[in-house]
Amino acid sequence: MNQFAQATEKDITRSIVEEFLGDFLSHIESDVIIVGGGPSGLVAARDLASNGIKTVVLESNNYFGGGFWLGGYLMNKVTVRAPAQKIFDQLGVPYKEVPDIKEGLYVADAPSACSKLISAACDAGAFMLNMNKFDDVVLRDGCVSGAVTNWTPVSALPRAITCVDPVAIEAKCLIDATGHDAVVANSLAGRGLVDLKGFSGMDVENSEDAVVNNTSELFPGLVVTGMAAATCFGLSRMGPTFGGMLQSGVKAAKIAEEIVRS
Ligand code: 48F
Repeated sequence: MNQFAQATEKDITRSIVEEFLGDFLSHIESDVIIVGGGPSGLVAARDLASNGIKTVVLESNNYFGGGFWLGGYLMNKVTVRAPAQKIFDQLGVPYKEVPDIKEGLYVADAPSACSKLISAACDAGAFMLNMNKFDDVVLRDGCVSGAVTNWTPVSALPRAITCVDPVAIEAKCLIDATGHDAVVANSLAGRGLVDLKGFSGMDVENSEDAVVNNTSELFPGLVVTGMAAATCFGLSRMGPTFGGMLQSGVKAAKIAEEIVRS
C-alpha cells in the first residue's frame, strides 16, 4: 500500500499548466507591474496587493529577493536604521540593536528577513512571475501602459540561434525596482524620453533619505524605487543597509496606488 495519494504524470502536468496559465491569463490586464523582486519591489508588492491592487512582480531570476539575501561582502546579515525596523516588526523578523553606537542601528539574519518579505508579498496576493526578463515598456499615448516580457533563458539566446518574440502584460502603472541597472527607466532613456544621471559614490548617512525622497513618478505611468531611483536621480549609493530600500518600496506603493485610483 503506497503512502501517497494516486496521481499519474499527466495529472501533475495538467495541474501545473492549468494553474499557471489560469493565473497568467487573469493578470494580462493588471493594475501595477513591479519589475524586479528585490527588497524595494517586494515591499511595494506587499502593500499594493494587500490594498486590493492587482499586482504582478516580474523577476528575471528564478529566486525573488535580489540583494536582500546577503548584507554585503557575501555575509548574510542585513542592517536597517530606525525607523525601518518597524517593517521587520510587521514581517516578524527577529533583529538585534547594534550596541555601542548611537541608537537605532539594527541587524538581522538576511535569509530570515528576505524569506519573510517574499512570503508577505505572496500572502498579500501579488502574482509572482519569476524567470521573466523585462524586455521593454508598452508605451501608449505618451504613458507607460505595460511590460514586454520573455522567459529569461529565451531572452539570453543569441538571435543567430533563434528569435522568439516576447509577450506583453498591460497595466495602469509600472514600478522600476530593478536596482542599480534601472532597466525600465533605461528603456525610456534609450529613446531620449528621460535623462538618467547614474548613481553616485557611497554616502550612507544621506543616501537612504535621498532615495525615499526621490521615489517618484519619473515618467507618466512609471514610478522608480530603491536603487533604480538612485540611478535615475544621481543619488549616492548606500552600501549594505536596507531601510531606505524598504521605505522606498512603501512610498512607491502609495504613489502607484494613487495613479491606479486616479
Ligand atoms: O538589486 P535589488 O536588490 O534592488 P533594490 O530593491 O535593492 C538594492 C539592494 O539590494 C542593494 C543596495 C541597497 O542596500 O544597494 O543593492 O533596489 O533587486 C533588483 C531585482 O531586479 C531584478 C534582479 O534580478 C533583482 O532581483 N531585475 C534586474 N533586471 C531585470 C530584473 C529585468 N530586466 N527583468 C526582471 N527583473
